Amino acid sequence: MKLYNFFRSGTSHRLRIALNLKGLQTEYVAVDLRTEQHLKDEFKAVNPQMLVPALAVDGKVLIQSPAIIEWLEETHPTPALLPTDADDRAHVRALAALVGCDIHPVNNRRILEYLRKTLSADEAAVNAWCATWITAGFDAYEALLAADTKRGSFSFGNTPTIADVYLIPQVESARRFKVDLSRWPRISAVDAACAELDAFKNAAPLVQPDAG
Ligand SMILES: N[C@@H](CCC(=O)N[C@@H](CS)C(=O)NCC(=O)O)C(=O)O
Repeated sequence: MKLYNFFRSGTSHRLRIALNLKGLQTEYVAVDLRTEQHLKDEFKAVNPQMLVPALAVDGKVLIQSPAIIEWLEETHPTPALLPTDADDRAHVRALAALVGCDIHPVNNRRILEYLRKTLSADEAAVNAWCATWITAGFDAYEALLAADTKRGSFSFGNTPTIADVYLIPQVESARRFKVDLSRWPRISAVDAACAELDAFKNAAPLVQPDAG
């Protein structure tokens, strides 16, 4: 399997965590978003949407991290990243979607570039934009964690689920945008629990071959 990704991309980070939790090795193909390699024809031929990550496997290319993570769960069911009960699965998928659908997309590089270049936003305004949407999402995520009386060390239960796979890269991004995480003690505790695990450690942006 070939993983087209970028060390600092949150969606790449989440896919690396999922692959590591499943114990799967991939060939790392760096696509540098800083030099806009993703907008070149070579990568457009891999993913017409020109976004990372993409996973090439058995002659096909899978795109969209939620679809790839669900595909991994279906093709490599052990260890499971979703609970067995349908209600619990809906809860874990909702936590993941809160990050994946409602926080990450509005803070994506191309959105921030539009704010900078088309709307003339300065870096302070861009950081305030990101902090606004991270705060709105994390306030809700924290409330959902607080309401879950069965919760262990992770976002759901005592083992990592796809909720953690989505949450940790967003925490990393919050740090990058200088958002004070002390407002969310439960999210911070989940982050600390995940940081103990090799699957998360080895997926971190700064330990990737293209980090710099
Ligand atoms: N929904 C897509 C989003 C992918 C995405 O937005 N990737 C970002 C990096 S985190 C990207 O390639 N951005 C390039 C850009 O914004 O120009 C997924 O989850 O795979």
